[in-house]
Amino acid sequence: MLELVPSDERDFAVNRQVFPRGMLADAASITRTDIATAVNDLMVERGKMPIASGMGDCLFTAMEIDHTALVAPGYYATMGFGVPAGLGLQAATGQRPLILVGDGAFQMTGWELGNCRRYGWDPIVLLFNNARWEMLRTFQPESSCNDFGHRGFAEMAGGMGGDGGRVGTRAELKAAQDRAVAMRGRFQLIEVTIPREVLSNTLQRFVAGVKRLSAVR
Ligand SMILES: Cc1ncc(C[n+]2csc(CCOP(=O)(O)OP(=O)(O)O)c2C)c(N)n1
Ligand SMILES: [Mg+2]
Repeated sequence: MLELVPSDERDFAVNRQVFPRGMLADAASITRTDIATAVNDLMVERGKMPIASGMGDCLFTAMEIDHTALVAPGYYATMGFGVPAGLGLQAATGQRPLILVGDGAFQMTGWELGNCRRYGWDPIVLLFNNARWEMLRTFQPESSCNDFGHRGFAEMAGGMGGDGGRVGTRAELKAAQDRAVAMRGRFQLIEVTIPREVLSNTLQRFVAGVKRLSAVR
């Protein structure tokens, strides 16, 4: 294969990705990069955790998290994968997983968390709540059906046998993450309120790229 590549194109630089670290635990609202940064900090402090991510901007946010075992749907498919995949991770490996899931996807399969109690699984769930299907809205902003409001997921955790809390600032995120790590034996749901219009860097690039291609056609 290499022989087919012109000789002046055989050398190329691969820049090592720099992952964000050191989230400021202040009163600022939470961006998706803040969540990735908080997870990177957590894994430096407490060791790596395997991650299951759903489909949505949480998957693009996972691209800003340092390398660790990651299960996720490929391409643009299979919303609803994150929570059940996280349970499968813990069942198969015995390791405590971190689950990244959007509020739209959580409405599909979040209820599977109710199975944790009987099996003793205790994933930490970071629920990205922007009260909308952001990935649909970015490509079709004129459709107001993509906004569905807040549904109080944090309060639903108790009924399913876990603990839930809602966070809206970086200080609250850091405190909730530390609490979740310290609590074993019950799933920990951290509902992260993200202001609308806050996209991950990767999704912003993706949307800009798709729009550029569509304009060319
Ligand atoms: C089964 C399935 N249905 C629909 C889609 C299309 N889809 C991709 S992302 C998305 C919205 C996801 O919403 P949410 O989980 O809230 O994440 P956000 O985009 O807001 O980050 C939809 C509807 C899909 N990928 N899979
Ligand atoms: Mg959403």
